[in-house]
Amino acid sequence: MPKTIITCAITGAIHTPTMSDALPVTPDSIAEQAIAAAEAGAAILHLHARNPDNGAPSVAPEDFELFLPRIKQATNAIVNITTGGSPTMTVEQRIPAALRYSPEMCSINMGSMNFALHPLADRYDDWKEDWEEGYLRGSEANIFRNTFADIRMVAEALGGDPHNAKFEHECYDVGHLYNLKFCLDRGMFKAPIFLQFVMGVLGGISAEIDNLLFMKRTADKLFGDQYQWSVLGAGSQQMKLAAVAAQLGGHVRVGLEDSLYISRGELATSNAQQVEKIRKILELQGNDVATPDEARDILGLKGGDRVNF
Ligand code: KMH
Ligand code: ZN
Repeated sequence: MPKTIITCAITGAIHTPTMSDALPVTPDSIAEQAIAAAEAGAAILHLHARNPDNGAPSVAPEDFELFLPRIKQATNAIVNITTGGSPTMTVEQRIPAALRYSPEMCSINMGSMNFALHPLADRYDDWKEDWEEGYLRGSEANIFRNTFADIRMVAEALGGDPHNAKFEHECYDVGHLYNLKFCLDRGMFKAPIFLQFVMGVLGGISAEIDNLLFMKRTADKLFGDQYQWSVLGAGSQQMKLAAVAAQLGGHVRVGLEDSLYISRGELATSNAQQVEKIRKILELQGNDVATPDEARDILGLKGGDRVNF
C-alpha cells in the first residue's frame, strides 16, 4: 500500500468567523495553525487568505504575503494556493496570488456549479462581522463559475513554465471527472494528476461511501494508473470518508475549511487537532503517513526551493 498524504485546508472561504472561534482568519492565526498542522503530520497545506481587518475571504496577494514566508521558514510542508478563492469570484480574480508566489501546488476547480452555503446562515442569530450573513445567504443565487475556458486559462497560466504548479483537481461530482478527462486528452495537464473528490457541498455529490466508490470507479476507468486521488468530506462525514479513502489507497484532506468539527456536535479546537485525529486513525488501520518529501515524489512536484515566497 503506498503512503497516505494528508492535506490540511486551513481556512477556506466557506466558514465565517461567527461559526467557530478556532477558525483562523488573521494572518498570525493562519500561519500558526498551518505550522501546527504540518507538525502534526500534514504534508500539504491548502491555503486561502482572509481580509486581516474583518476575516472575509480574500484573494489579494498582499494578504497571502502576511503568512506564506512564515510557513515556509517554519516547515517543509508543500504549500498549495487556492485558485478557487471564494465561490462569488471570477477566475481572473482568483489566480493572482498563485501567479505571484508560484507555489508547488494550486487548486483548480473542474466545473461550474451551484455552491450553496445559505442553509448555514439559519443556524446563527448574532454575527461577529457584518459581511457574514449576506455572504452566506447570497450564495443561494450564485453560480461558482469554472467553464472550460476558465479551466484552460488556469491550466495555461500556472501549469507550464515558469510556474510548473501541480494541480489539486477539485471534482465535486462525477461529471467533473469527465471534464478533466476531456482536458487531459487535449494535453492541458501532466500525469500523474491529483484528484480531490469534494463530497458534501450543496450543489455537488453528497458525502456517502457509495458515491465515493462510484467516483473512484469512474476515475479508474478514465485515468487508469495515471492519477492519485484524495477525498474531502465536507461537514460531518469528513473523518469517515477520509478513513475509507485511505483503506482504498487514496489520500485524505482534513482542515477547518471543510469541517469545523472534531466529532459529532463538538467543534475542533484547531486544524492540528483534526490532523492528529486522522493521523491516529490512519496509523491504527495500517496506513503509513507520507512526509512532505515523500508526497513530492508521489505527486511529481517541482520542489520547495522553486517557489516565489
Ligand atoms: N472549499 C472546498 C469545498 C478551492 O480552494 O479551489 C473546495 C476548495 C476550492 O478548496
Ligand atoms: Zn480551498
